[in-house]
Amino acid sequence: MAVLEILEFPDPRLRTRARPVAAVTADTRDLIDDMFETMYAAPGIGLAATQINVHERLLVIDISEDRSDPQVFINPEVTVIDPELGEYDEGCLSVPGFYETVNRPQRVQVTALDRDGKSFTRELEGLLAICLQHEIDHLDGKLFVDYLSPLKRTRIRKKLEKIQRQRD
Ligand code: QAP
Ligand code: CO
Repeated sequence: MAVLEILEFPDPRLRTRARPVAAVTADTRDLIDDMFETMYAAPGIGLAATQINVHERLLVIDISEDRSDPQVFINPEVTVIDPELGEYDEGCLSVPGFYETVNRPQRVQVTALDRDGKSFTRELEGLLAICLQHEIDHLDGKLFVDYLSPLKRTRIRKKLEKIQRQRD
């Protein structure tokens, strides 16, 4: 197992559209384990493969307080079941230190493969539904800052670029 490096905005690799996972193999499960380790170390509640520079449609989530509810979604497909939007103060491991309000549908249905490659369908609501949509956006090369005004997005980009320059 390993803690992997997380790409940070505005890294252009975060704009890559991920391809479907062709088959869920032992390598896929190793990658999933590394993604959980990376997410828990951060610490975060969700991580998409895109964020660790792996461009396959795979994401992990754990919104539990005690980190006891690891959830894996491979090749996820979302359908909105209730178009009512809810606001949530979102953050992102790829945009460290910034939280902004984003509106998204509160109830969705998801069909995906689990870590054994078995298909499942579930209805999600609340933070779990929000987090899943945020992570699927990553797989499509999209970030939560894309929902903000260009002014806010530019401010965040400049602040992060400065921090990255001082660090790297
Ligand atoms: C996505 O984000 C999410 O800025 C997951 O300094 C978050 O795990 C979806 C984190 C909120 C919906 C609502 C962020 C850690 C973690 C930071 C995360 C930071 C350290 C973010
Ligand atoms: Co994110």
